[in-house]
Amino acid sequence: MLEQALREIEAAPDPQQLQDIRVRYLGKRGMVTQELKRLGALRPDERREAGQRINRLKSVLEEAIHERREALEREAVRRQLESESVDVTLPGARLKQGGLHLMTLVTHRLIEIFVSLGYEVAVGPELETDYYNFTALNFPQEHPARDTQDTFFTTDGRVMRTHTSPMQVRYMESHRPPFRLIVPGRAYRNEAVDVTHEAQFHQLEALVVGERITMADLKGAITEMATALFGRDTRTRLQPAYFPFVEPGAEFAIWWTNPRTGEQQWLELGGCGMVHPNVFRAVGYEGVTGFAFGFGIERLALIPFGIPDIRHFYQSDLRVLNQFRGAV
Ligand code: YSA
Repeated sequence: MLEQALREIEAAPDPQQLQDIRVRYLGKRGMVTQELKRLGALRPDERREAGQRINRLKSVLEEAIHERREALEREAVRRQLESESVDVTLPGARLKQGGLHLMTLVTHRLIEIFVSLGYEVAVGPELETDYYNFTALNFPQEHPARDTQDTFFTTDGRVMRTHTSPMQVRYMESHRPPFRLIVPGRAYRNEAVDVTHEAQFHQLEALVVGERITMADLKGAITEMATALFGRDTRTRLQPAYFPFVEPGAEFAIWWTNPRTGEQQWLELGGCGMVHPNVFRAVGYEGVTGFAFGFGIERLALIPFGIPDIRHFYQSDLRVLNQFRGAV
């Protein structure tokens, strides 16, 4: 019986079956217990010897069951740890890493440049009132920009701002000069979309107001920006132009050398000028002068990065966007 019981104990595959074996041998009606009960029928000399033998048998089995139980427990823990363990030598599943859009990179660079020149950064609403987008900026009632062909109007008469210039007025209403300000942000126009025009695009507006601010300061600010972007050899050009909110007004361009081809060209960026007295009047400023300029950020990115079509910026085509990771 001992041999047989030890074999069964050794082979017990789990704690439940080990318990069954224990009951079968050592339980109340177990084989060993039965043998002990039978001792009473033996002669006293036989009883002693048999009693000792059965008790030894009992303690050997108990010991074997105890050891087997511990072995099963160790095995269960080992299996659990194994199932939870990580093979650090396996190659990892590579996560796709995103990156900043070229427009974001260029905008961040522009902000960095102007902040280093002491400018503050502000943003404003994209859904504007006619007053801020046009009237306070000295647009006459009959100006063509107010036409629904150029501007998106909402049914309650508001407009999707057509430029970032309305923030000039909003900022001046709540601040006193002197100050230097830039406003990056989206603008919207009801355009026939083509390689250089989108219905939604970005502009960066600059406004500097104080005592004796002149056109020379304007030219200096544009030149500083151009130099920071494209290097020391850069030149800037102002050509007379009309914008209702400046007098005099100009369009400005940057002389740009393509580092890849060596080709040089004027990069027409946007409009600028000295803030019109009517705009200062609208915000209650007196005794100050100021300059402002505003330009398309896409325009600034298109030519230097050799992008042939403005629509590439907004088609979310990773083959295009991936080329400009960390490009600025
Ligand atoms: C002028 C004088 C100031 O004192 C201050 C700002 C300005 C700029 C004025 N607010 C303005 O919007 N002028 S603009 O109509 O000539 O546009 C400026 C620039 O925005 C353009 O040169 C172009 O680079 C960009 N732009 C305009 N419409 C666009 C566009 N970019 C992409 N898609 C369009 N549909």
